[in-house]
Amino acid sequence: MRTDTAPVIRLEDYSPARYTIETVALDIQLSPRATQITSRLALRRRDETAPGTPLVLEGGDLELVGLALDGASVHRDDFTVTPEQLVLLAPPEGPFELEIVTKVDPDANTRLEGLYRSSGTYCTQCEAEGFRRITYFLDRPDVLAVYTTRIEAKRSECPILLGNGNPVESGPVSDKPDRHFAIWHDPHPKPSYLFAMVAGDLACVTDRFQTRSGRAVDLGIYVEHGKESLCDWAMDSLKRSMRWDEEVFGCEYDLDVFNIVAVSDFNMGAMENKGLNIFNDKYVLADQDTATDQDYANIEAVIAHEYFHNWTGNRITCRDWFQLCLKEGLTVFRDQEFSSDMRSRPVKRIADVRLLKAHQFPEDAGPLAHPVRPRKYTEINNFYTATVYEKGAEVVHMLKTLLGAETFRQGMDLYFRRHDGEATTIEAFLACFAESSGQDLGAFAIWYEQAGTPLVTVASRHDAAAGTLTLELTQDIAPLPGQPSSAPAVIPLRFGLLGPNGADMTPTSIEGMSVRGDCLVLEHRKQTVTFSGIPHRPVLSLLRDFSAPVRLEVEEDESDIAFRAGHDRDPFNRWQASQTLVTRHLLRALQGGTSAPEDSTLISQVFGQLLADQSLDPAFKALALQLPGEADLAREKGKDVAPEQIHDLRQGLRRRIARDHLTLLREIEALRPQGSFDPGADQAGARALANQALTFLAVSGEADDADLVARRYETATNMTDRLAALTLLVHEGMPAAEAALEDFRARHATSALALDKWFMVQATSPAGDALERVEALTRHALFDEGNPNRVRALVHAFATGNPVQFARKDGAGFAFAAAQALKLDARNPQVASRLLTCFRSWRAYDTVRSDLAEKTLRSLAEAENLSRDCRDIVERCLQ
Ligand code: 0A1
Ligand code: ZN
Repeated sequence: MRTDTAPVIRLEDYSPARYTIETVALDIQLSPRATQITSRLALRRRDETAPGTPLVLEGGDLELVGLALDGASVHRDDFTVTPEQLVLLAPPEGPFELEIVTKVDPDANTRLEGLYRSSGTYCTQCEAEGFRRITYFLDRPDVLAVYTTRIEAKRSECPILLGNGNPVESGPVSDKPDRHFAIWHDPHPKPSYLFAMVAGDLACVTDRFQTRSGRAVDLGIYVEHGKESLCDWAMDSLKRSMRWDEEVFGCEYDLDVFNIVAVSDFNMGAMENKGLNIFNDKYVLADQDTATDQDYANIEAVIAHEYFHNWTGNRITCRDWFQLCLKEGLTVFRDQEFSSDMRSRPVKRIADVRLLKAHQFPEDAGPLAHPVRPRKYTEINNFYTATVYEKGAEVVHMLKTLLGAETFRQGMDLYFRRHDGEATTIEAFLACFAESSGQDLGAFAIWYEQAGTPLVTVASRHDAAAGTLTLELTQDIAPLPGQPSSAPAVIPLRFGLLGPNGADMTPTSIEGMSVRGDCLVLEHRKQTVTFSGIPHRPVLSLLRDFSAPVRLEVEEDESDIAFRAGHDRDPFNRWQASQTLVTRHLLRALQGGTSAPEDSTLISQVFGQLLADQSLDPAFKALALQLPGEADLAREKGKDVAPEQIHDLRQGLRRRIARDHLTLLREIEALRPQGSFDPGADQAGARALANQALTFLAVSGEADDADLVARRYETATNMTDRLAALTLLVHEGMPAAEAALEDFRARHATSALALDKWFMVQATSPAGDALERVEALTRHALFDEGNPNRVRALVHAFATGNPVQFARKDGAGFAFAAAQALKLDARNPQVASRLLTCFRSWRAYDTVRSDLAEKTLRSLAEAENLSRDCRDIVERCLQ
């Protein structure tokens, strides 16, 4: 392994900036190969800073063109400069103005950080440290300044010029007939990572929103010409988000305009720049022909997420990047609440927990595990993780569960009141809840400090004579690199005790543990709780609504789990029970090496009951009928994973269920919604159920069902149904697959987002030739390695969504992912390092595969010129 290492940034080393920047006046002269940025900073030495302390500004690959202090150019001996740093050696004691002129090349910017062009449109991405790629700056989130931005460009190329805040002035540039300018002013002090500008030839969809105190806000969604008709859902979602945040959190919008720009080349999902959100177009554009119901739900959630950042992130931001969860965990929690209110709350909860378990649990169990608030990093871009976002949201969810909705809201109100306009910390956030509730949250804070998913075990004893039920609970976190031991956490466990008819029993007393409402609070490593007034042995329902991000192991019979699957009044636990039943069954079969088909009888019966139950919400029913995925099963197994065994066993169970319930499945499949398309939750739920039934029918082995799948593809009237059928045709290797793929490609030739799906279906096929196909697709005319969405649709989808072929026994899947990452790294380190996280669970494979994966990682570690982003992931994977 190479020995040169990037510096480690540590939370404990935080100290405030030596200087403050009060105002920033930017003048941006746009040109594709040579954009010139003049930045005038009003600076002031902080009282705590000794006079004469050098001013150290960060840069990223910058070229300095000019430097002036209080109007006079700075002598060469009075500063030092590199592309990465500008140091003013002896700044004045009092306030001063520094003018910095830099030059950048937007067309050469393939990293998509700083200022770049996407399909001809100039745009910026400054989180986390992109602003320093535009100008030298104190590029850290605790330096808050008021920005005025003047943008100048060729009018014919860029009729639209957008900045943060409110528009101030615009017009032609005197003496330059082909150029024009616009000036934007943002009155709200903000950190540099929230700066944005956009310039291009874009179409605009407009609307208006009136805030509850009467402010009229002009809303704009800017897209490529011809895509205006794809913005309706995004605009509708935006207006609903704005109203919801007023009603539920008392947060009102604070500028005269709110603009969203959709670009096709974007590293992440979207960015909450003040008043000027920039989006990956995947989270804006939708119509029934090109977007699935899931896409519609994602658009609604991401639009809301970015909008909600206006308060949780922008008005109140992070003191340093270690506090990232302060804005991200809280804002994910808020967008989850919003979607729950717009749709079915239990269905949303199940979907969120599935994502958490699929992405965050493996991260938290492997070498990339880190606390929700990390204590050190070498590359901050690698910490935009499922742990910071999704586990961070779960921690806020637990806070609400423990405090109750009303006290939680009081804590939020206090947070908004007390910290508006500040860059703050998790401690300050928690203090608001401690104060509003009068509770000591010191022990709760461990959720931010400690990595790893607690395992909670439960053993129960029922004493019929005494009418008592006793539970013995333990909690522990398995050792992790850098965390050999752990402290107990405060774990809220919502519970119910199911009586023989399925209704909850009410104990007369509960002793041994603190109880808040329907919630037991586990605080120690080991605790015993006794319920009295329980004459019959109940079926336990623990962790209702997934009240804490833990793994739960309960000593209980399969029949109890099946009972919960049919009777629990908590929909989350009903869903969880059917998943647990299948997981236990398949893991048992994996342990034994084979599965006896008769073992599946109970599962088939439970699925039969679910299928026949007409009282269930179709969206819920669709989720309950989904077998745990192959990656879920691998995660639950935890070691000696051989993905093809998991695949084969799961397929066997799927076929068994299909054959046992053919008639019911066909009936349900036929209830597919007809008539005009509606992306709302009701119709989407009905489609999900029909397509779930089709998923079983596709493996029934009956010719009629194979014909049905092909027919569903041909007659589909929306993308959800078309893609569901196409996926089955391709993944089950059905005869109509190739023709359907060709049809899909031709039909969607002009929609990049739909074509991403074409790549993804092929990348995730379990067929033995999938890798060869994916390799060939990297050479296809439609593949574009500069477009992150396309790379994710093909290469990432293969490495993270095709467990069997990625982990081929000859190591070719690993080698392919590594080679692609190396190639990408030279162009876009952020996208490359994300790809490499596909190796995060390499130790869980069987020895043949883990040896191969380790070799691949070691050869990556030897590579010359690996970016800091990729080196960080590779080295942490190997630790
Ligand atoms: N803050 C944005 C997402 C985002 C994160 C990191 C980025 O670059 C490293 C870019 C965008 C959000 O939460 O939506
Ligand atoms: Zn966010």
